[in-house]
Amino acid sequence: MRTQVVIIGAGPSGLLLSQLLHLAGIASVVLERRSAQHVLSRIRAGVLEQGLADMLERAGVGARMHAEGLPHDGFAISVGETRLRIDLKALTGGKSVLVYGQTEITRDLMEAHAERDADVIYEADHVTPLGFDGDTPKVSYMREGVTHEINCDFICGCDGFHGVSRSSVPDQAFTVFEKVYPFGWLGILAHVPPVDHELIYANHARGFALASMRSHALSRYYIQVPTSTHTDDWPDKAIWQELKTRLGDEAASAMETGPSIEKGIAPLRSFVCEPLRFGRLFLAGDAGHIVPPTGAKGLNLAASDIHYLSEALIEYYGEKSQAGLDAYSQKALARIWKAERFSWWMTMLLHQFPTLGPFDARMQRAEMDYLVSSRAAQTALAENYVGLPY
Ligand code: FAS
Ligand code: PHB
Repeated sequence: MRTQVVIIGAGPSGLLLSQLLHLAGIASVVLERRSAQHVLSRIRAGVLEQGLADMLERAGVGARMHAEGLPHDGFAISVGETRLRIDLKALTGGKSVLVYGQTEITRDLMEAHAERDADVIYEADHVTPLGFDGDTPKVSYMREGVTHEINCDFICGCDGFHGVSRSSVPDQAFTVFEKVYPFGWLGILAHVPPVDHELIYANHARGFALASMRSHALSRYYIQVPTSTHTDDWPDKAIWQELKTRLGDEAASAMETGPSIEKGIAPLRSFVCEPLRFGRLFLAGDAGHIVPPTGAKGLNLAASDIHYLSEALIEYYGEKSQAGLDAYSQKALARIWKAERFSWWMTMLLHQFPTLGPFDARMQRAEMDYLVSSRAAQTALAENYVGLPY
């Protein structure tokens, strides 16, 4: 079998890239290790930058996002007893974010692929990128006991942090930068109305909490937990009580509780792989970088990678120019590092660090006091939250 681009991974990165290439007349095959149902069962991001919303529109999958997505002009942030609303619209000259779950984005992209009978192969085992250091790359995979090989021009590793693409590159060919945080996020989804019309990020003495949502009837909440925590340690009743404590009296009195329909723990890390290109293999999305979800940047960074990579491939096939492909890694990393900084800064501000001393606690306090007192500081936060330019 032969195609122009093999994409490894059918998460948002891989499916969005495949869709944009298709619209430009470029053929691709997507190889996904899990079933479509499993991919949809993972509850992840919830906040879209305008750049991602625009890309989904361009990809022809924006209709439900516009119909069901919730525009948010601001959010609340609290440290201890001090609470501040970040007025995104006023601070960024009219920009905002859209609340629309990653699961729904993936569902919309899957439907668009199914409608055109696209080459997305689910439950592909032992996917292996080969020959990408030369001019004749190929990818082998096994399905239902039969081994297949796909010859191609390029391989795009959109297979996430634990994927095969980055691990297929010799260690000496790349450098990783990593910071693992001493806690995780326990997240729940519940069919209850959100506690507020906007998100609330709280740094309470007992730990971080986030009140988010997926719709006016579906809420998404998180609490900071030690890395050793298991979901069994946190029955629903205990989670709701902890959320009421950490989010404060006003939220506690308004909070509607109910059974969780999903409960999971995500570790928090900052991670960057440099470079993102290895011959004819390109890394995009979580395959190349990870941010702590505090800044709502993970999915949005994947989007800007896909913007740069799709434009570069379209230029290559349309104009026979390598310029975009040669510039991809440096261009993507420039925006990645700025989002890494913002996500790290939000994480350091909003979490309890038992291992850090009283001076660091005072730094959090001073950071919050500066935010409250400075429009410039609030503007800096707001312009990063709505998304820096591509
Ligand atoms: P993904 O990991 O989504 O997709 C990669 C795909 O590749 C998967 O479907 C996987 O099955 C497949 N794959 C892996 N190995 C393969 C192989 N060998 N062969 C074939 N396929 C393979 N971001 C936020 O902004 N907010 C959040 O709240 C948030 N919460 C998160 C919680 C968790 C537990 C995780 C892991 C991430 C979270 N993120 C969050 C970040 C998340 O949204 C990612 O940024 C987003 O999923 C990135 O999309 P992809 O790059 O497509 O990677
Ligand atoms: C979510 O709704 O899942 C969400 C929102 C904002 C974040 C992280 C996660 O910063």
